[in-house]
Amino acid sequence: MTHVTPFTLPRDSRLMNKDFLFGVATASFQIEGDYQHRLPNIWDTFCATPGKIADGSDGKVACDHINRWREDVQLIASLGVDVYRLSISWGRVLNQDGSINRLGMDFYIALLDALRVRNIKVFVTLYHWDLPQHLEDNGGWLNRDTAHAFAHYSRVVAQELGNRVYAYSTLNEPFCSAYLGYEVGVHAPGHQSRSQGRTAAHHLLLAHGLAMAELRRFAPHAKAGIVLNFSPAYPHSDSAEDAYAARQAHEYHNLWYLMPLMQGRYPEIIDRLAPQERPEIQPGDMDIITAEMDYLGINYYTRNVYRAGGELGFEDVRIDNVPRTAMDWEICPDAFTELLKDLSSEFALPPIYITENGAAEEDVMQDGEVHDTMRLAYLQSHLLAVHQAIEAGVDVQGYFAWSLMDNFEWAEGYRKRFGLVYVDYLTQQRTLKSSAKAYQGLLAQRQTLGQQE
Ligand code: IFM
Repeated sequence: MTHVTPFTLPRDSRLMNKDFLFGVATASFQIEGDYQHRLPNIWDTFCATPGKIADGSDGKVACDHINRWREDVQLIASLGVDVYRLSISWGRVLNQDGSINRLGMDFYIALLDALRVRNIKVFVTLYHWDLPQHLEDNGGWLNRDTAHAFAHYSRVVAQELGNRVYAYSTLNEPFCSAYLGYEVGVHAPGHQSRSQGRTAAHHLLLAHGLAMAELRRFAPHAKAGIVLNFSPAYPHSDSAEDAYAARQAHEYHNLWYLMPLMQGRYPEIIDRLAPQERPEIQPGDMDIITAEMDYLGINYYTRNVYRAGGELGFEDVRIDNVPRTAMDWEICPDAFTELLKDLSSEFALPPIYITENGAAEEDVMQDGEVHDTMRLAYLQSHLLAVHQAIEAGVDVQGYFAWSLMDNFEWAEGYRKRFGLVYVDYLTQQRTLKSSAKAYQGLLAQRQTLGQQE
């Protein structure tokens, strides 16, 4: 058996403190399967559209988590994590008329109870992209009513799950839902229009704000916040033009979501859009959107590089000779530290949880083992990046690896593996990769340190 060196952090790092939360994350559509017992959603439709998913796959079985959740809870517990971050499938817990689907709701209740028995805190994401298809048929996120439907769904979940949830996230990565789903169309529902992308983003943010009010009322003891993804924007050259382009890209892709939440306004790049491309902001919307949050979830994977050009003043540059993951994303842990420092100095942020961070690798199973050297190095360097941000004064309170196990990677299908745990999709057998063992080792060390104190 290959010996795996645990991830290491300085002994006195805040990450080694027992109140820093380590976790693993997943999302409903990516792992659950069992599509027969829930409403069809936009990803079912997208997967059924030829050419949309790289390997032609879908989420009908995925990791068969609905049937294997007991085994998966044991797997999570075996890692020694404090937190499991999961998402709820809207169309599994609610019927089309808004009433409760008991079977689906009871599944999550049993799952949360099993996690509680093992002392694992649960971060529940309410929306990780699986919008029920009947809502999309009514306009989806282009229709303001969807924000109200989301508030109703959030209320029912909060009422049903009660104190089992440690923290709720309203949305996961609204950038992906809005931009990838409605503006460039590489994600469900596959629309391609700038004005639709911006409108969807506004309604998602509104949905977040409306849901925050429901969570405060019906889950007053749980933390409540949102999860945003950030790909920091870097200039391609030292020129003032490229520096400006990078700022524009940052505003368009990152701050478009954070600024309304924190400051009640869209960034200045909104002025570059034609009037018909701008979202309709109704009186009172920003008051709803700026609802105070207990935390901000930050997902970080990579940075992007831009130069001046393009319709909005910036265009992507693919730089050569840099290390990349199997997603072709540049590996850049320094940009992670910088991002955390920059956001914390520009905004009055609530405490931060790193709700996702991880890497896709071409994993190979050999003699029953998966020695994922690139992922090991990636996670080690990114854990240190978080440590450095904390040393610089950023208030980070947790780190959750993406993902617990290999799963359906959206438009990439099952070919891109992000798991700490390898999934054999033919047998559904789960195998700890070296990265899972290194994470386990780190968490065991932290436990020992805690006992010595
Ligand atoms: O798999 C996704 C996840 O659903 C959302 N954040 C990024 C991950 C990797 O692409």
